[in-house]
Amino acid sequence: MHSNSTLTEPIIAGSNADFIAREEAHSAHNYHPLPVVLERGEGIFVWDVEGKRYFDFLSAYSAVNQGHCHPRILKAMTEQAGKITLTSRAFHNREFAEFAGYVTAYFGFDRVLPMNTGAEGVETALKLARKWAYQVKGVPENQAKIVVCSQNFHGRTISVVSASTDPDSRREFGPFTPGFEVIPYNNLQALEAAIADPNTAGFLFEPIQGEAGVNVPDSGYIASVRMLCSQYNVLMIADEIQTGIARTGQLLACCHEGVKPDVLILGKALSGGFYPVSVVLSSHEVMLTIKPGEHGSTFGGNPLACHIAKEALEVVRDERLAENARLRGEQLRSGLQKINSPKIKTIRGKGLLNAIVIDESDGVSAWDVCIRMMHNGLLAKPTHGDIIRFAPPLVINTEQMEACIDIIAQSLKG
Ligand code: IF1
Repeated sequence: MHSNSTLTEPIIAGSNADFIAREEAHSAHNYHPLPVVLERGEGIFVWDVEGKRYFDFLSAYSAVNQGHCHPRILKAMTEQAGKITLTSRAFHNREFAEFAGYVTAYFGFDRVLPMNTGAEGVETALKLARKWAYQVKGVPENQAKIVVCSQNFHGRTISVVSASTDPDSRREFGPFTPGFEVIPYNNLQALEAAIADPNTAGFLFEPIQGEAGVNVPDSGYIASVRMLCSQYNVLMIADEIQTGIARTGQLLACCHEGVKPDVLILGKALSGGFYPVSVVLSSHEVMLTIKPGEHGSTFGGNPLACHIAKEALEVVRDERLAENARLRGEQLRSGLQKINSPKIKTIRGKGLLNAIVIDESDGVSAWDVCIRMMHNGLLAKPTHGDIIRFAPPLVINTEQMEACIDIIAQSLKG
């Protein structure tokens, strides 16, 4: 084995550049992060290894809605970690019993199936939809079809990228899982034409497309999706992994149109960023199509995850984070309008899930703007070249948001 001592000795006191060099040398290159190395977080703030403080305008892709290291969730985590962390589902554990009752009542569903990551939650929903199609709807074996939208993002596993239209997500990862049909997003005619096929099991969609650059559908779209899915006996499967848990100014993005999906997938902020926890929520009819031994996960439903997630949901309710997301989102978008910057082509979003499209014609790219914001103490990440997402933790207050709008304005000027 080759060993290079300069690369393996611990970095006692290092700069951002020192840690970046170490990571570059030893990790896979499947990301292109901003050149900042974080070591601490509290609420809406994060600190780098050189002690510089930043406003976090990404929230770990909406996983830390409750703010970094929320004291209540931290306490719940450490208390449970000292009791029991993992039992497997070969035995019952009391935290799962508590959490199952709590999370189903909280979101208004009959039953829950716990997993860990978002992609696993999506995989679970796909498997449930297929089971339901064969057992309940009567689709002939191996004929079940799932309808998805172009520019979707549902995760990184082979089956999930089989439903993707993003070339980067798919290139040289084939062969893919069959059984998906792709239709345009925000297009009800295409949806009706696709799900009229009697072999359709479900329609999997994001109520706002996150990765596509915060693509908000026309008002009425979600309610119409609900109507069409009911009319054609097709499961409406909402991926609210990013939009859920108060991010868009309501508990769920579907709540904006008073809609309850048949299958709801949650992840990310379900744990406030402390632990990977995802769930699939559905009815007795759908959930009971999967029998013992047919699906599961070593860590899914573990006592530590369940205890953390219950506290994380209580924080969302107790601190009225949906309402704060709505108000601070309005403040952010109107503040950005007032800047009246020629660099901003578009401002869009709902609650605290927002994006701006940057005019790059002067040679200053969205990436350049993000680097300037970083120097000015605010962290946000460009996506699809010219789009910058603005999604701070939902605990941000009025004065802090005002300060952030100033930083953004400053950074757009140069
Ligand atoms: C990465 C985006 C955000 C998601 C929805 C499922 C998953 C995600 C709607 C999978 C995950 C992440 C993963 C992250 C980038 C990120 C992302 F830019 F790709 F779109 F948030 F905006 N459904 N989204 O947004 O959940 O398995 O990751 O827990 O680095 O890939 P996961």
